[in-house]
Amino acid sequence: MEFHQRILSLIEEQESWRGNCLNMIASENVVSPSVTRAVASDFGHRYAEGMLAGKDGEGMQLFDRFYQGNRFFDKVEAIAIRLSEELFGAEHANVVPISGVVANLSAYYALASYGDKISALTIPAGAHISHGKVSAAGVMGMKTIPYAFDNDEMNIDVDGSKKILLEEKPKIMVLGASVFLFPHPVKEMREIADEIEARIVYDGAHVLGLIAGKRFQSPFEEGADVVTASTHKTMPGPQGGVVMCKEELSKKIDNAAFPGLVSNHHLHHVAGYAIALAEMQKFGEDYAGQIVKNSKALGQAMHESGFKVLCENKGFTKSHQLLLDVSNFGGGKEFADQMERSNIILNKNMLPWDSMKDSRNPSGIRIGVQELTRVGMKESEMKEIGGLIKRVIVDKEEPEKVKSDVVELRKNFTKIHYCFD
Ligand code: DSN
Repeated sequence: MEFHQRILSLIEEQESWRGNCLNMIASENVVSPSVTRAVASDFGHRYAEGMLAGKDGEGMQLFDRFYQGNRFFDKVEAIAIRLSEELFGAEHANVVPISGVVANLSAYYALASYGDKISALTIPAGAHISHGKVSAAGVMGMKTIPYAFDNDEMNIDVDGSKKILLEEKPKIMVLGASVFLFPHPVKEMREIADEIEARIVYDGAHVLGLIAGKRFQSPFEEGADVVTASTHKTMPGPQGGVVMCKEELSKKIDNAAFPGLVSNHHLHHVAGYAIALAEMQKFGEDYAGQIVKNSKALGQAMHESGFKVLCENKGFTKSHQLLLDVSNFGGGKEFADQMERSNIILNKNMLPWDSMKDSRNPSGIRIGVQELTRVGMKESEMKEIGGLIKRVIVDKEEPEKVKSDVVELRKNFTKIHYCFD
């Protein structure tokens, strides 16, 4: 078979397979037909390098481009910026970053100098890699100062962290995470940041759709200086990034994004993101509300099935995520492999007490329910899914046998909800 035919056939196989799976990776989602249209549009192979150039009388962004041909894209990007500012209460938004890491790097580049200190969670406690030396913080030569973490609360220990922060005085304090069950103490950390003259960068990648739907904290209202995110986790846009900030930082942030870190941004992604923002403006509250109901319902079902779901005493979660300690079932790797054999897709994850050397087979499993919610599942399906997982892991039924029931359940949930199409 020719390579091009092979690729087309692999796309078919992927879509047919994942369309028959329960997709529960906490950082993924499905996009609406309108977003798919945007991503496959002519914008996907055009250039729009240029500067932001003030706003018109109606508050729409104007651009000073280096390339001709952008009369329609200028309007698209202006809408993406306008909706980002409105939905997240941002004084300024920039949609140039092509990923969450680039959004974080833009913030670091704008606010710190090579070699400065940055504070964040550790990766086992839930940090994204870009908060640490293996990724964006390391590219900036920054030393990461870890916060004290409360394993029972699954959150930052403010008092313990305060002592560390007053001593270390990082230039940037990163809040937000990739394991993100509960809102972070932004208000309390703001007070510390003011004392040490640090900037707060809130990485909202995982919870952006929940913030849009007003079902999570509002980071700017609570004191963040900058909010960064990817656009494709709970926010159901195409893969991409966004960085938002207080007006006083806008020039530095814009300059860091372009020409600092990106030459041409991905215009088709900006168009898709703008559509996803419009979807969240109209349907976001229902969508985010159902996500949180679903994650709590699945947590309860799995707890009743004998799994160690973290934070039972706190209702398991206030986000799209659940975290399970599966060390008594052989660890996260075996668990995730068995699930994949039954068409349930989730990922192994470190828990705060794991060490980095456990990363190949950590103690935990992370589950996200945002994609299942987007295809219309509710609390009763969460209960059913808890039962399917139990049959494989606790009852030790053959995963392939459970798979046929997974496929049967999935058949009734093929339409994408909370969108205009
Ligand atoms: N690695 C992703 C996650 O799963 O959280 C974030 O980029």
